[in-house]
Amino acid sequence: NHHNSFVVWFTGLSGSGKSTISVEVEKELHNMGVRTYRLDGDNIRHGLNKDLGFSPENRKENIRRIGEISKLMVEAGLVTLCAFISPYREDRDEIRKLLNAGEFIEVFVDASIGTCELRDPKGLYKKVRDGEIKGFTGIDSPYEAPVAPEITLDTDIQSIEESVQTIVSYLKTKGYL
Ligand code: GGZ
Repeated sequence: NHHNSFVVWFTGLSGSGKSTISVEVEKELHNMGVRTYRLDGDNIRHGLNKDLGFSPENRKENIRRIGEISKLMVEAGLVTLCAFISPYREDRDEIRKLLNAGEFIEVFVDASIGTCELRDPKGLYKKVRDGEIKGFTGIDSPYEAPVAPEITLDTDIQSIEESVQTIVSYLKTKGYL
């Protein structure tokens, strides 16, 4: 039951589908007997990183710490799934450098801001439009799309199931699983 350990790093706007897809990928991996750990805002921003907000500096530090945790997880032998906006290209590239070659699989969860705003699962875009939140990614805070991600998902048109299959197929084809 020994398998490679690596990081699947989901990046994209709030509401693009990062968390949902990572949860479903994790279920598929569990069905295959793969040991995983999933990191997202719920277990990181409420705990380890509860001292951090959403300024550019704080986002950078958020992602830096998560990168270090990911490295530990990989050393512990886990397939690590990370779902964070991670808006800055440079910060994501730092994590790629921190890990060994091939251990960082960047998944660009692409969705138009219009689609994300329509989904608005937590009502945050409405709050932004009502002026209750400032510095929101994709509205008045930048999002830098990956230049050469391993995988791009277009969730404007792809279903969750299709996105999950795209990732699992990639992992199998490239010999990760
Ligand atoms: C973006 C924000 C903001 C601002 C609160 N900008 O849809 P969500 O709610 O669950 O995901 C978003 C989450 C982003 O946290 P990350 O740790 O992934 O961000 S980063 O990688 O940029 O550090 C959103 C909520 O927090 N949220 N305020 N201003 N998203």
